[in-house]
Amino acid sequence: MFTALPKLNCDFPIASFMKRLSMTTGVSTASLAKSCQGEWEYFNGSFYYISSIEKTWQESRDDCLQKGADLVIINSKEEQVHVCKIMWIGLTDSETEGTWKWVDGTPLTKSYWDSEEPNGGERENCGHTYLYNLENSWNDTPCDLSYSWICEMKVRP
Ligand SMILES: [Ca+2]
Ligand SMILES: [Ca+2]
Ligand SMILES: [Ca+2]
Repeated sequence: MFTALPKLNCDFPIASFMKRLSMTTGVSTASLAKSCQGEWEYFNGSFYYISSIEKTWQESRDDCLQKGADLVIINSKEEQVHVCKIMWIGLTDSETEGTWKWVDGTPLTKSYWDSEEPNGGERENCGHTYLYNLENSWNDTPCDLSYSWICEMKVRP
């Protein structure tokens, strides 16, 4: 994923890349450098971190928050088709059954549910991507199951 894009890698002389990125995003190179710790990848205004282990939705979210990020919020088709593995995303209807919200509190407007989803009622209150590489890939599932997750750190204002 994101293979056509420059990959952040702390062993690589990234200073010039960071400087360029800082100029286009308006984010200081110091903030950008903080993201350069492991497996963050840059795509279209955000950094993404994909976990190699599996946790519950809340534990996954906590991990993202600790990293100064949050679970991914999918704002565009471009972003959706890049999230093409089974992973928790920042979507839940825990607060009000049937009212799906992103982790930043914004309501779900454009959605990419798989056909028949969401179907879990009160048993399934967390969203994840489910089918590999299909545009409509979301499923609602119980929040206490364990999956990989994807964090997003927005850098473009
Ligand atoms: Ca996003
Ligand atoms: Ca639900
Ligand atoms: Ca479901």
